[in-house]
This record gives sequence, structure tokens and C-alpha cells, in this order.
Amino acid sequence: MIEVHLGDITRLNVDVIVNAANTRLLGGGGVDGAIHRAAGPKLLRACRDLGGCPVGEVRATGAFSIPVKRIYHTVGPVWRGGRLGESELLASCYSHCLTLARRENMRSIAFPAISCGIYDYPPRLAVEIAVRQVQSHLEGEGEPRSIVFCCFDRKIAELYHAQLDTHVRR
Ligand code: AR6
Repeated sequence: MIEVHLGDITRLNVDVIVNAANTRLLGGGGVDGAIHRAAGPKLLRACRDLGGCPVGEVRATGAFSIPVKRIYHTVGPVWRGGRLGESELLASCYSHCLTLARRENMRSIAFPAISCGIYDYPPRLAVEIAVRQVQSHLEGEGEPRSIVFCCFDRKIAELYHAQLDTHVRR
């Protein structure tokens, strides 16, 4: 099942929320800032112990004051025109998160629009990649079966709806 939700990812009732972090994993603005504020200072301590994360990969922590089981911190690419492997790196964020969630037997996961804020990825292209990765995961076996695309921005939510209505039977 795929859903599109408009609102704050820290308020969702899911097993895993994904954070659009940076390679240092020491917090930042946007959704990263919101997650660190909601989780409390223990999250920063847990992230420090991870020692960073390369672009396109994922690292997991507990969620502290956020009532979910896990936070997956992934690092999307900065958009630099599209010829520097941005699409592969963004796809890899989604696929690594889904693979880890499957391995950890998490039933539901919520993604923000990774790279679509400060990292300037064109939302229309990012949404196509996100939907394709999720669709390909759902064609296989295993958890998670419930995926939420959590948007803070109505325009991005509309892009998800359009992409899902055209390409995915929900
Ligand atoms: N819930 C859901 N989505 C949100 C929330 C929220 N609470 N807050 C913002 N968004 P961004 P990036 C949306 O900039 O582009 C940080 O400083 C936002 O509207 O958070 O991957 C990190 O530390 C946008 O659509 O992430 C990195 O340095 C989407 O989340 C850098 O920003 C992603 O925007 C990562 O940049």
C-alpha cells in the first residue's frame, strides 16, 4: 500500500521514518532539523557514534522521543544539473532504506521528499525515482508493505498523486 501524506513526518504512526540528512549526520535544517528537534538531544549523540554516511547510503538509529521504532538517516545527492550521477544516488537512497527495512522486518516506512529542499533536486524527477523504487520493492516479497510519501509541500504531494495515478495500481 502506498499513501501520500501532507504534513510533518515526525507525527506519523509508522515503524520507520526516513531522515534526509547530510554526510556528517550531525543535524541540519529542513526535515533533518525537525526530526532532531522532535527526537531530542539523544539522537545527536547516537548519530555522532555512526561517524557519518556516504551519499546514497543509509544508517539507522533509535527514535528516542519520536514514537516510531527506527529512524533511517539517508543522504541524498545535491542537484548539480543531473549529469553527476544524481538519479542513481537518489534511487540508491530509496533502495537502501527499503532493503534495510526489509531486513529489520519493519512493516511501515515514511519517506520525506529526499533532496527536494536544500539540495535542490527537481521534484518532478525525484518523485519519479521514488515511486519507481518503491514500486519495484512492492513487486517483491517481504516487509515493509506500507509506504508513506510524506510531503511538507502541497505541490510535491500533487506530483506524487499524479505519478501514482499514472503508474501504479493502489
Ligand atoms: N516533515 C516532512 N517533510 C519535511 C519536513 C517535515 N517536518 N520539513 C521539511 N520537509 P530538506 P534535502 C520537506 O531540505 O533537500 C538539511 O539541512 C521539505 O519541504 O529537508 O535532502 C540536511 O542536514 C522538502 O520537500 O532535505 C542536509 O544538509 C523535503 O522535506 C540537507 O538539508 C526535503 O528537504 C538535505 O537537503
